[in-house]
Amino acid sequence: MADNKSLGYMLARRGVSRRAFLKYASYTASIMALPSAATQAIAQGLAQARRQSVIWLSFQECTGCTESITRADSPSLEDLIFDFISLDYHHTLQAVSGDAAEEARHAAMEENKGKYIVVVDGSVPLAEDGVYSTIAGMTNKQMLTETVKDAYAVISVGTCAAFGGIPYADPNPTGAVPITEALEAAGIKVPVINIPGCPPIPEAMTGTVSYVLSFGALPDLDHLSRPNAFFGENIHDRCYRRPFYERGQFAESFDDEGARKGWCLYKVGCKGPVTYNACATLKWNAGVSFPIQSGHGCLGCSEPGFWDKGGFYKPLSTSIGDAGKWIGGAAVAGAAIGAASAAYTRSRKSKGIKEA
Ligand code: FSX
Repeated sequence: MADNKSLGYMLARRGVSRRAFLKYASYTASIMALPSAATQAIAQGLAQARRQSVIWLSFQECTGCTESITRADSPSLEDLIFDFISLDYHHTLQAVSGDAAEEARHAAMEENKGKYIVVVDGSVPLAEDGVYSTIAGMTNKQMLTETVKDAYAVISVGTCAAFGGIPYADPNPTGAVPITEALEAAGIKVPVINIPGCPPIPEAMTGTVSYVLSFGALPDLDHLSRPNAFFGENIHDRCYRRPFYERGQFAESFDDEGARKGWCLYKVGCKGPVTYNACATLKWNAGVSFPIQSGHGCLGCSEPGFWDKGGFYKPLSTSIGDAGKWIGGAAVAGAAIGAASAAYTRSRKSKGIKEA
């Protein structure tokens, strides 16, 4: 029987039925690519979990990541789960401000030493001692290092936090770095999960937090510290337009017959073959659509350095310079369509990354 401080108890009091709870557990197991037997373990883990203290820090970013997570299908159990997480500090969503907000952050750190999770969005400016972004009289670096020192784990949400994102793009006037680099510069060792995307898919964020809550452990991560459940496959391999690619049917421009017929967007610059994310399967806005379904190629926003790699409207195979950047410098001269994807897949395999 769940105790009266457990998530299960509180959800039951909110009128969430066991059936709805199991449905959520089953959904989480499926999006995390776990066997169906994991449903019970997730349900049990979540039911017994106490409210997880979460401190959310926002640095150099556009607030799209917070916008994304608030666009979770509403009302949903995911929303409720987040209601019952103790979101003790969040620059954008918190009602308090000034000293009261900082006191709340310190109290959460003190009361949950070693157990709280720090979610960070945005990159950290290191140039000029970090003066380009300050909150509560502290540089972002000071706030980050102070906050994570007793954390259980850090979840870097969004490409800015995971890989530097737009602030990191050339010429990077603020000396922006990803969270891992800022922590390394400060000599701090703490487990980091990266959930890139500009912005990230809401379910990738809620699913990852649910996993940590259920199992008290980090999910399986790839070489870029991304959960394999959401970033283990490239968009191209799961894209519903893939059959057109196989048949050589391509849109050559955004208003030609191929575009109107919904053919493959590879030749108008789609970066699906080199972008590892779950947009083609989870989609957006409660599964309504995703960029490719709406007629625009993937920009590769969840990959490191996506902005500087560029070539958003040039096909990978014909824009050799851009393709080289996208696939990590592999030789692509004379590559046929599809070689970019194959080379990138080979490079991942050589690093021991599992393919679907
Ligand atoms: Fe960056 Fe997020 Fe793009 Fe914006 O917080 S990943 S610019 S959606 O807001 O950090």
